[in-house]
Amino acid sequence: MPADYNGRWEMVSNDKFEDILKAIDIDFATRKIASHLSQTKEIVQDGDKFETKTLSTFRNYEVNFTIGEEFEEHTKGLDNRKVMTMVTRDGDKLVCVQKGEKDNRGWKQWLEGDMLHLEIHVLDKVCHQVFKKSQ
Ligand code: ECB
Repeated sequence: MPADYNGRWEMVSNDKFEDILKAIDIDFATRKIASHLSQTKEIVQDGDKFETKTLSTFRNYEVNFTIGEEFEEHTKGLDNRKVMTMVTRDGDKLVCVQKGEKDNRGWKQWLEGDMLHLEIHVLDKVCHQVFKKSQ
């Protein structure tokens, strides 16, 4: 039985997020707003298919994917780039590679008890977010 990511997850920590924002060229004013946001993740998972929403009072971001299927992702409202994205599994971990202008871009997501961990990386920067299950 693979990890079940379904549910609503509330951010409890967001370590080094501003490093990621700088690495993808987000301007100062936007960084100041974005780095203080509490994010909520809503995930609907059906087998290998994921519908995800990352919500905040400032902007929301939606991305849907199927494990093992590469697609063009438009990071609309984030850095507005186009990347070729693929998510695979490494055990219970989800591993995302986003090929594009920025090297070494992607994320890893996994569960520890009722906590969801998300590590976002770009270039040599790594951000670690933790969310607690709320529904
Ligand atoms: C959407 C909430 C944050 C809004 C910040 C607004 C502007 C900042 C510009 C760029 C931010 C860079 C990354 C945003 C961080 C999280 C959003 C989505 C990360 C993601 O793709 O998560 C996956 C894995 O959980 C969704 O499937």
